[in-house]
Amino acid sequence: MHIRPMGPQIGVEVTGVDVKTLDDAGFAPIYQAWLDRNVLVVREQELKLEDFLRYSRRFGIVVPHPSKSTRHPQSPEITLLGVNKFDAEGRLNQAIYRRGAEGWHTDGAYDADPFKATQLYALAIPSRGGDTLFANGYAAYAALPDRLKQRLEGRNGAFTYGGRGKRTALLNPEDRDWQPVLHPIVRTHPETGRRSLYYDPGKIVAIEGLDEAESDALIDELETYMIQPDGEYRHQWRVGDIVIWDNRCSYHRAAGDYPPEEDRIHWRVSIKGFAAERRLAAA
Ligand SMILES: O=C(O)CCC(=O)C(=O)O
Ligand SMILES: [Fe+2]
Repeated sequence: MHIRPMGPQIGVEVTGVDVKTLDDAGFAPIYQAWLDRNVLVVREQELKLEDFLRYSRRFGIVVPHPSKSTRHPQSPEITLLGVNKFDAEGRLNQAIYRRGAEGWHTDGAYDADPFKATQLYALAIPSRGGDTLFANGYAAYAALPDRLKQRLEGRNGAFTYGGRGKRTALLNPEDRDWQPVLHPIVRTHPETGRRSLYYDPGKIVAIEGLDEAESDALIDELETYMIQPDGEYRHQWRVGDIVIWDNRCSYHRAAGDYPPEEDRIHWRVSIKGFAAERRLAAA
């Protein structure tokens, strides 16, 4: 097995393994590399749906995504990316084509218990474009001026699925009325103990304890700290890649720029923490 860093601060690549046959001793350095580098790439895997689910469950509890229309018909814990891109009239469905491409985000901030991780397995990759971009949440926190660190200490943000822009196209109509949930904006990672800026400009609706104008201004200001020099890793996909990212300390977005007539298809799982981690995160 070979483990090597990819971006300057985040991103790590593992080659020379078959995740189907990994024992616990083989998995331990992979999990640690992921904690250290936020985004983990495992190359050249040949997986059936059950293999992908079984491997994903080593990271936590795999749960179905709230977007019901994009669930795998036989396996609700699997979300399909890039499937049914065109409607019956041949029009491109932008919500599917550009899923994850509207801006930098962290998955599941709308949930009281947000996804610990998201993992994708690449089945089809276009001839050009279609990368996924990642950025380091620890670096964003470290870059905040002391004035902002103090202002944010102990402060919660309120988050919903569609955020201030109310973007809910992938949800069924009956699932669109989302109640805001609160999360500390400065987040101590339950496993690494490091502090990060827990932030998502597309899902945050307000910062608690501030009037609307102050809250909106702070939301805009925080967005400018998310992406730090050297904090990025850009993933160029190959068929057979598994990529998992840590939603507790990173941001990502899809480039959303590939030729729409070509296939770009992934299986995707949403992973929550094991019960013990969830208790730590809530403490
Ligand atoms: O398709 C991608 O590159 C990432 C999309 C995304 O944001 C997600 O799956 O959470
Ligand atoms: Fe995402």
